[in-house]
Parts: sequence; structure tokens; C-alpha cells
Amino acid sequence: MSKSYKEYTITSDGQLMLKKADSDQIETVWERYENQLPQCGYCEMGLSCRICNMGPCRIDPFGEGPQKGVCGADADIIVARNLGRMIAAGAAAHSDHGRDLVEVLADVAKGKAPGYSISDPVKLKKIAGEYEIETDGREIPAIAGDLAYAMMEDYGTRKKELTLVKRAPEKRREIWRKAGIMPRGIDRETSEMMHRTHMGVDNGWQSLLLHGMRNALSDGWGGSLIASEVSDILFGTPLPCANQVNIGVLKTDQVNIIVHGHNPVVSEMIFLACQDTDLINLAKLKGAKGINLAGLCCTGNELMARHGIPMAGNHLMTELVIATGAVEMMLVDYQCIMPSLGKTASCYHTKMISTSDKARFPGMEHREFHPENSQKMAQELVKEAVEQYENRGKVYIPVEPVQSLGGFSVEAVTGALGGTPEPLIEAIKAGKIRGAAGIVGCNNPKIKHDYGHVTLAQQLIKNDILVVVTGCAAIATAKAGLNAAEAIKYAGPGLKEICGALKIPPVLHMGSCVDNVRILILASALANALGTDISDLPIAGSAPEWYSEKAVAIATYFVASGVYTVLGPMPPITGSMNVIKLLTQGLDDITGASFAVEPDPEKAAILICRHIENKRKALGLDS
Ligand code: SF4
Ligand code: MSK
Repeated sequence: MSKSYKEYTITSDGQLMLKKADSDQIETVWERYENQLPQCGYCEMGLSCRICNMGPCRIDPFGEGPQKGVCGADADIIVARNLGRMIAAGAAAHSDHGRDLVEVLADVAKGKAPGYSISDPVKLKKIAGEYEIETDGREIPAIAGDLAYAMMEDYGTRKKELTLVKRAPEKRREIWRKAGIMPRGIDRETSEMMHRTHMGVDNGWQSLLLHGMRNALSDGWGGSLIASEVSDILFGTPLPCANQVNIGVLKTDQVNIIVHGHNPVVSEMIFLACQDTDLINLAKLKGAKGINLAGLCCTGNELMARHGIPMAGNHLMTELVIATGAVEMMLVDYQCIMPSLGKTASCYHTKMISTSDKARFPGMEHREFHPENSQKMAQELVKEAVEQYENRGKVYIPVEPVQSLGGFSVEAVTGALGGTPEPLIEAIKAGKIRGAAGIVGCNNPKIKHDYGHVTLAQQLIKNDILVVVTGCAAIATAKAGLNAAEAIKYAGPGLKEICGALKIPPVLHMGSCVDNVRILILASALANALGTDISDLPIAGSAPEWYSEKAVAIATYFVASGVYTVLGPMPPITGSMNVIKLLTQGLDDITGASFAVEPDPEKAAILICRHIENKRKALGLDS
């Protein structure tokens, strides 16, 4: 690698593991990034198009070369189409994840999913009520079956408002109706985006961007929300629980199994199999003290939030976790799994298993999980992982784990406040808490690993802003010790007083990528309690190190829901001043919120603090 390890990551486990990977001659994401430099300037600006086979085409940003593609599309159209397709891909990923959960729910209802059950019947009934399904005197499986069917309808093509948008404040829904961006079917909006961006369909850059909002809303108030809620119904609604994070959660004397990806359908079964006494005894027979299950990325976040399972790392740590030589087996489902992992594992004894019918990877053994075989498959695979322990070579686990607290669902947050959002509102009104900010999203080798997330969170809590985190951002702040109750020592005096009294950290772990919807629901609860709209609240969102199309969909549904959102890395839109102006200014007039881009997290913190203070002023809170 060309620089000192400290320039790649702020984490000590990352730095030490990069050194180890170098000495083992393991190629990492950072090296591959450097090999790609300089990256294509046209693509970076969103000015290249390969939508049809008259192309590929490029627009010259300096005005000297071609200003139109072969079909006649200009820079505005090409940039807007490219962005639209990013949103569609992100929304499709989340929503397809949600669909997989709905299918498990349907199978549980039919008794066709051994090992799965309804863990939160109270939530099942509550959500069934929202779908106007009769619950009184009915058996749980019957309600579950009806709910699964009704949710499938939300995915479909009917032309009416998605069921769960009712949770948004009425003022917000009116804004969506007026702007023509109320989401209808979940799949419908993604499919329509692919249609609109086909050559010769929607060539209005404004209408394309507006449909991008509707597509993103179909994710935030549809597919992702269904994914979160059905996960709670099946596996339990998260409650605050203690856990540990960083590469130090791996154990030298235990069988280490890692789950990586997003959907808890597989990882929950692996979790259950790891509790099996026969398998634990087998591990002991093989010379290990037990079986240690740990997570990576959002599948890890799901298990952490519900069961306190330790978290080995976030997105950029996934290759380095294998390079410890301590992982017997890594099981992946889908999303954010680098295709390089199989090759990395081939240098160690780690068995790599892909589990989803829709996600294959080089160098991995494919063992497909379906609701009817999951329980059996999980038992078999954990047994194989245990048997792999004997093949372990030299192990390097260079750090001790950090303590953290996870599992702050909306129910848990309001629970910690005594059952209603009122104490939080009072603290905000009194100015002890100035406002709240969500820090979400990925890692990206373009930004020093974890620096964006951690620096921003530190700056915000210092300024008495309560921080909620999800996805890889949540793992970053956990590793930095900010997700623990003791972290109040880094908070400003007001936030310190409130969090200290409630015994909660100043940075609350709300879950995985799909769980960003929990932030929306909390914001809606605050807005409803104040009789106002989300866009009036002193809140903001940020994705300081985002990389994925899902993050684009998330950021877009945040802004469309009225949350000012600051991105770290610049999206590929700089080829069109019109698109930039609409996203960073014009949207304010439509959705009451806009985007900003600021890669320096200290400056991003200033933007967020300023925004929150302005919103407080507009609400008359400090007069
Ligand atoms: Fe070129 Fe137009 Fe085809 Fe895009 S859609 S590749 S700009 S001809
Ligand atoms: S895993 S989408 S890198 S948060 Fe959800 Fe992390 Fe971003 Fe994937």
C-alpha cells in the first residue's frame, strides 16, 4: 500500500490488520481503489450514458466536445437519468429484502417454515390493524397470513397510496400529494423509474427527479419499512442490550462464525444453531471452548440489536476480518458483500458460504436457504464450521473489544423516555437537547475509514445534539466508544444531563440500513406530538461515508420526508448545474428540505448545527 496505515483508517484494529494483510500479501479494497485512480471524470460527473446501444455517449463538461448523446440527450437529462437509476436500484434492493421477509411471514402462517415463529404477536396485531385486518378472536397464524397477503398487495400495481404512509404526519402527506410524489405500489415506482429512464421516455430532468423522490418514498415508507416491521414480528422488536464491537470480538479459543449481509432470515437460524448443545459439545470435542457467532455489516446489526451478538466490523473491515485467520466460516446473504472475499478466504482456512438464491460469489460454496430448509441447513453448516476449527493456522487478533449498547428501536427509545416522546420534546423545548441528527450509511475508501462518522458524531453530541445511528455508521461510532452510556462525558452539558438521567448513550444505535425507517417513524412521532410537519423539526440526516445505491435511496427518502441531509462523498451529479441547484436549493420549496454535500465532517457538523438552530428559531423555541 502506498501510504501509512493511519491514512486509510482511524481504527486501531483496521491499521494493525492492514499491516497483517500486507505481510500476508492480501489485496484489500483500498489497494484496488488506488489501482483505479484516476477514476473516470465523465462517470464521476454523471455525464456518461450507456442506457442504449446507440451509445455509450459522453458529454464534454468543458463545452468543447459533444454536448448531446447520439439520441440528443443533454447533460441535464443524462445526469438525472443516471441518478434516477441509482435510486431505483437502491429502492429495489431494500424492497426485495422486505419481500423475502414477507414470504417467510406467509410461510410461518402456513406452518411451512420450521424454526421460524411470530416473536412479537403484539406488533403483528398492531400492524394488522393498520392494514385494517380483523384481529379480535383470531388465531395468530391467520392474522399473519392476512398481513403477509396485504403487504404483498402494497408491492403491486394498484394505483393508491401505500398503506403505511398513514404514519407520516398529515401535513407531509399533503405535500406529497400536491407534488405528485405520493408512493403507490412499491415495485411499481421502481419499475416506472426503469421505464422512464429508457431511451425516449421521460426527458424532463425535473420530472425524472420528482419521480426519483416518489421511488425513494416507496422504499422508505414501503419496502424498507415492511422489512423492518416484519423482522420485528418474526424475530422480536429490539430492546437495548449490551454488546461488544471490533475485530477483538473474535476468540482465539472458540470456533468463530461470521454472518455478513443484510437479511436476518439466514442469520437468525445460524444464531439458533449456535446455541445447540450438541454442536457446542462437538466444538469442545474438537478442542474449542465454544462457538462464537459475530456479525459484519447489517446482518450483524440485526443480530446485535435483537440478541446482543458481537460485531466484528463494518463494510471496509470485511476482508481484514478474514485475514485474522481466526474465522472458521463466513456466511453471506446479500448486499455489500465484496466479490473479493472468496479470494481472501482462499489464503486461510475460512469456509465461505453463500446462502441466497439471488446472490452468488466467486470462491464461495453455495448452500441455498429457504424457509422450509433453513433450520436443517443452519445445523449442518454450523457443524461444518466446528469441524473446520482443526484446520486453523496461526491467528492474529490484535485488539480488545469495545463495549457498546444497541437495540434502540422506536419502542425502546420511547420506552426509555417513559412510554411517550414527551420528555424528549420537553428537553428539546428547554434547549437542553438542541435537536437530533441521524448519521447513517456505509464506508467508502474515498474517505478515511470511520473518520467521517466518528468526527461528525463527536462534534454533534458536543453541541447537545442527540445522535441516532444505523448501518455501518452505527458500527463506526460503537467502535469509537460513543454508543456506550459512558460516552456522555463527550456530550455537551444539556445532552449529558438528559442522557445521564435516562441512562442512555448520546449516540443511539437504531439498527441496520433498512432500519433508517425507524428514524422516520420517530421523527413522525415527534412532529405529530407537536402538531407540525417533519420539515419543521430541529433535525437533520447525514451519510458521511456513503457508497451504495441504497444510500442514495435512503438520502432521497429522508429529503422527500422533510429531513435536511448532508452527504459526505459527492454523488455523480456535478455534470448538471440544474440538477445540483434543484437538489440543494429548489427542493426546499417542494419538500421543505434539501441536500448538501460536505466531505469534511467538521464542516458538515457546522452545517447541521446551523440548520438545527434555524429550525429552533422558526419554531420560536428560544424566544
Ligand atoms: Fe447515448 Fe442517448 Fe443511448 Fe444514452 S440513451 S447511450 S445518450 S444514445
Ligand atoms: S451494510 S449499505 S455498507 S451501511 Fe448495510 Fe453498510 Fe452501507 Fe452496506
